[in-house]
Amino acid sequence: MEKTLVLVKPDGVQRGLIGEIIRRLEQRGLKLIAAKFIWVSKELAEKHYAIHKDKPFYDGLIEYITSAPVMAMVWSGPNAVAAVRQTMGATRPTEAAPGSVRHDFGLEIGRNLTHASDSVENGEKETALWFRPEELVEWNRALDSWIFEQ
Ligand code: IDP
Ligand code: MG
Repeated sequence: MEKTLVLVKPDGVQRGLIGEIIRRLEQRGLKLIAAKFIWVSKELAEKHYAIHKDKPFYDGLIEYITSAPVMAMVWSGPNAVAAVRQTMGATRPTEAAPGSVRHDFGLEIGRNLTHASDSVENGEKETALWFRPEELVEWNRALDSWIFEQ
């Protein structure tokens, strides 16, 4: 089953949006398979955002993601990567679709509340970066066959 890493970033945590974001993902039918509440180290932040190292916003991004605790989670399901990106909305809140998290709660790109893996490959890579294999909980949900076609 496809996996995707979701972070409720420090602004989402500070604004009390962990529950709201989990609620939306649960409501969508996605399945939670790992979660932890952590203060991200500079080392992990730099690994996670290595692709943005040369961007002008990089230093601010590392400062932002390490400024307070985050809620890190892995969600699974068919098309989990695309579904979660859609639920979160476009990177820039003013371009995010109405009804998405970033539209409904955000204004600025540098305070856009969440992270979600952007490809199936990165869903796997980011899950492995943030969680040890034994932290992933594969479980049968009674409702699975009413939400997942296969
Ligand atoms: P994503 O989070 O939607 O995948 P990316 O382009 O991968 O967006 O950028 C990673 C994060 O970097 C964004 O979520 C946002 O927090 C931050 N970011 C991206 N572009 C800018 C910018 O122009 N200014 C400030 N922060 C930015
Ligand atoms: Mg990204």
